[in-house]
Amino acid sequence: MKIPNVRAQQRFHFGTAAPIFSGKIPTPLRLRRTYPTSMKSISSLIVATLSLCAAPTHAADAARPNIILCMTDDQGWGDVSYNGLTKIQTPNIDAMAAAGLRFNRFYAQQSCSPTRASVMTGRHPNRMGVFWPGMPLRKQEVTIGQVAKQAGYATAHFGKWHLNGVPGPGKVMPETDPLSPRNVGFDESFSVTNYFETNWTFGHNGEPEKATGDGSDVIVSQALKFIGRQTEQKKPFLAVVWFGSPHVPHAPLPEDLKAAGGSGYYGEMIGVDRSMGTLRAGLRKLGIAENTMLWYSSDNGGWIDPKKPDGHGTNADLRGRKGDMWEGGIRVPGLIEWPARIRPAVTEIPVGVVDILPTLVDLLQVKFEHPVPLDGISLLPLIEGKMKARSRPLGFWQFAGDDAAVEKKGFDTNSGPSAWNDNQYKLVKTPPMEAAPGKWELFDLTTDRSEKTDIAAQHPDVVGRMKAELEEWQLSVIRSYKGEDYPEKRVIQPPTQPKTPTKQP
Ligand SMILES: [Ca+2]
Repeated sequence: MKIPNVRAQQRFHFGTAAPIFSGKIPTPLRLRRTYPTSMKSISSLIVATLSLCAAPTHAADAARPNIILCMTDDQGWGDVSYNGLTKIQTPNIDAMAAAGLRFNRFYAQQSCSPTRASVMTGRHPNRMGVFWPGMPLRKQEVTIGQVAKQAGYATAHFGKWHLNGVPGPGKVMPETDPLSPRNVGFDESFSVTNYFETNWTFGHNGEPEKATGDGSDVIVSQALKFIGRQTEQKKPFLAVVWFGSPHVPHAPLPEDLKAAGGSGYYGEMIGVDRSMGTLRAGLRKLGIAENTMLWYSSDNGGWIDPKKPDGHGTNADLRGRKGDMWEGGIRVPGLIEWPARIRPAVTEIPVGVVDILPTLVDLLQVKFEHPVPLDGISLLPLIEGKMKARSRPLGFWQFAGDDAAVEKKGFDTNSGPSAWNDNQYKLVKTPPMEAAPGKWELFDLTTDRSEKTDIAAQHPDVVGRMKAELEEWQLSVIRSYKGEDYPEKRVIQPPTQPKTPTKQP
């Protein structure tokens, strides 16, 4: 597959071709997409733009779903009982999995802030310099909050943010912070900069508010208040609910710690599972569960410590851990429950956090003005049962540095390990990077998800094709990093950029 040069393409908008849905959605709301004739061969490309056009007129139409994005912090692929966990049970997440669309190949990025940047933008985090946990989003990016607001949705963020360049324990973000949720597309926030535990002080629209109890329970309770208000006003909403659990430090409620056999990590997972049950029950009580699109995923693979098997989760039989390009670093539990549109199903089609924004753009018919490359695709065809395979691979790439490191060492296709996942194969480039061109390994994920057998030598043609695709994608990412996507053709970085990356956790 060839990655097109976005800059050479003519602008196009979502909103002028064949409907994706049939039957239930009124004609004015049908989703339409078109591509210029010359782009047929690259019809999988999705392009977003930076200046949002006029809002659609169907702001509060009941045919459009409410959207809730739930995400845990450092939960491993094996840390749900539907994926084989036995140390504790996760009955509420399992119920969601049984009722919705379960992705066996759902991909985050390898760590915290990078994944959050991808959720917000539909783009790989290196495009905006969010290389590492604690690094800030760029103000020039369009966020999923802005997309939803453009479509007339009420928007809110709850819990961990980690996109304003502030490391360390979660702190209240003042309204003056240009990268706080309220300043990048969210009407309301009950949020902190990073992780939080029990009995924490959150920032409620910038004002400190002490909350007692388990942090997961607290943010879901706050989210339900917001959801209840929007339901009363008959306004569709986007609620982003980002848990601080089961990330370190571990401080579950005493009863959850006991129920988890003394494991703080799994005690926090019990709190997450309970709060997901509260959320699902709350939606049903409000009568809006049917047309609410509820997403659930983790933000990276489990940290994993072989010396403490109950200490930092499990990635089951997946190789590696948080921070790695191996499946254990990036493949996480992933679900969408949406009773109005989704019948229970399990899929092996690879999808990821980069797909969330393109899916919402497609769903909400949001139009943009200035094209930028997106790394995700709309999942509506998959939801409708029309997608048999992913149309373009997922790229992964970890650069362990910041802007100063880029200045010093440069930033090119050899800057850090990378991976290219298509429907069958995964090409991984591992260190050493600078001294050599890196080591290329190829795995067939359909038969070897544990990445045990490198088959690069047996498939030089596949390696050659995927290597070319990966490097072309990386060059596109580098152009984005330099600011070439933006109307200003340069980066206007807010003064919150940390001098050095924070420690990985
Ligand atoms: Ca994390």
